[in-house]
Formats: sequence, C-alpha cells, structure tokens
Amino acid sequence: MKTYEGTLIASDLRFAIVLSRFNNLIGDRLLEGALDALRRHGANEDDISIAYVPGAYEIPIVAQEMAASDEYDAVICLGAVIRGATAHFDYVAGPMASSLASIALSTKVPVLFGVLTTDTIEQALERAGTKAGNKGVDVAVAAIEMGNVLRQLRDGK
Ligand code: INI
Repeated sequence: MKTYEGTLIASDLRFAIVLSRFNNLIGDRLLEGALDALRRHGANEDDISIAYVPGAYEIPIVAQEMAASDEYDAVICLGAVIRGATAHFDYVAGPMASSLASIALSTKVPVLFGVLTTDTIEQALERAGTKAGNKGVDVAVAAIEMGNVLRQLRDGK
C-alpha cells in the first residue's frame, strides 16, 4: 500500500497570498493569522509574497497570475464577503469561489479558499481571530499540506 500524506513543514515551500482590501478590518486579521501560521510552520520570509486587490471579485485574476508564474507552491486567497453588507453578495462570492477552483485545476497549483462568506459582520469577526478561530490560520496550514502532498505525488515517492 502506498500512502501520500503532506507534512506540515513549510520550510521548503513558496507561498503567494492574495488579499482583498474590502472589509479590511477582517481581512487584515486573516492575513495576520495566515502569516503567523506560515512562520510557525517554518516558512521563510523571502518565500512569502502578498498581493492586494480591491475586492473579492478581483481575487481570481491575481490568483491566476501568481499560480501560473511557477514561483509558488500554493496560493492563499483571503477576504470577506458579507451578505448583509451588499446587494450583490451572490454575484461577488459565487464567481470568485468557482474561479478559484478552476485556477487550481488549470495551473496545478493549490489555491486555498480563505475568503469568508457570511451573513453578518459578527459572523465574519468570529472567524477572523475570535471565538470561531481564524480562517487565515486554517487555510495557511491547508496550503502547507497541499504543497507537500503534491510534491510527494509529483516526485513519485
Ligand atoms: N468585495 C468584498 O471583498 N467583500 C464584500 O462584501 C463586497 N461587497 O459587499 O460588495 C465586495 N464588493 C466589491 C467587489 O469585490 C469588487 O471589488 C467591485 O465590485 C469592483 O469589481
């Protein structure tokens, strides 16, 4: 039996982070969480790049550029789309989420979905470093695991 299982060691991986400025009170907390997790898992400062975009709707085009650049082992997307704060929640959140999945498949680089989609600001805050944890931490750890498991599969080990 062969088992492939990514380690949570980040020291040999390169990460791109795409962060939406919209709802930056929440986005900045997600970024803090993601950076803290990457560092604590051994990522090198020089191996982390951050690109800012105006809103979640713009995340895919930048995620696509970074994923296709051959410079990163994973692309971490962060932001918050809040239903109560917009009349066009579904138009922003839906296309963004499905585009991220397509980008991962077409570029073969894992694209992590760390964009909160909530009904209220309170729910978003709960997931950005308060009582429901920090989604930035979760997706950073998932990025490490994905980068490592794909490397294992590609190395055929
Ligand atoms: N962008 C977000 O990231 N979150 C939101 O909650 C949001 N709302 O509420 O509208 C939002 N809108 C901006 C959108 O992502 C684009 O930047 C804008 O439509 C320009 O294309």
